[in-house]
Amino acid sequence: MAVISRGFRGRREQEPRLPPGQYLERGFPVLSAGPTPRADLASWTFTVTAAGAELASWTWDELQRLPADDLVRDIHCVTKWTKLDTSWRGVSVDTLLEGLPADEYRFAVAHCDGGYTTNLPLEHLRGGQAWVAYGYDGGPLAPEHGGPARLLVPHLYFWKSAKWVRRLDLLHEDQPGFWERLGYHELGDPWREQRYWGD
Ligand SMILES: Nc1nc2c(c(=O)[nH]1)N[C@H]1C(S)=C(S)[C@@H](COP(=O)(O)O)O[C@H]1N2
Ligand SMILES: [Mo]
Repeated sequence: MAVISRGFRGRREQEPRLPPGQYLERGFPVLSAGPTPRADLASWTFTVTAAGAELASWTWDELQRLPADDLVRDIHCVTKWTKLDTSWRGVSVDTLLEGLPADEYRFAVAHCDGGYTTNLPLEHLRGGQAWVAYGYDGGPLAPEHGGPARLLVPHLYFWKSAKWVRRLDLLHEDQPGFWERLGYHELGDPWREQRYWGD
């Protein structure tokens, strides 16, 4: 017995990469609740609102000129696949909220082309935890994966990473999004296996 546990010790001392109940996926599944919208970049904008009132807005070109991060993260879907080491390029939500009165708000809802929404506590979008991502694997983000731009919140289940995101609405009160209204967890931390209400 001692020999076996010594043999496995090296692996056990590493950070675990697979949250409870997840399996490793090598492909990149597409999960969309509707058809893939096609955006016209000439008229595309990303807007931050507070309770619906505009605080700031960027055109596609303006977004490209903001400082961007390149990051490699594991992503975890509530349907139980985990994909390791996905590489992204995008603008952090911290950068987008700079100079805006975001401290006054505790929650946010992401709004997308096609009508999808998802809600998050604002503290989970700040502090280097979330991006508006437009690059994947060295190229532009493919439309089926949320291009031209999607929210990327890799530390939460992937339904929080809203594809085709166009607006982030800051709120005082939490407001459930598309899947959250249908019974998915309001936070969705894969390491605590928060899949559904009450998890
Ligand atoms: N706008 C929009 N964003 C969305 C979804 C969606 O249906 N519409 N599905 C969510 C879910 S459930 C998952 S798992 C991921 C899937 O992203 P992918 O298709 O790039 O794998 O997108 C999330 N973001
Ligand atoms: Mo999902």
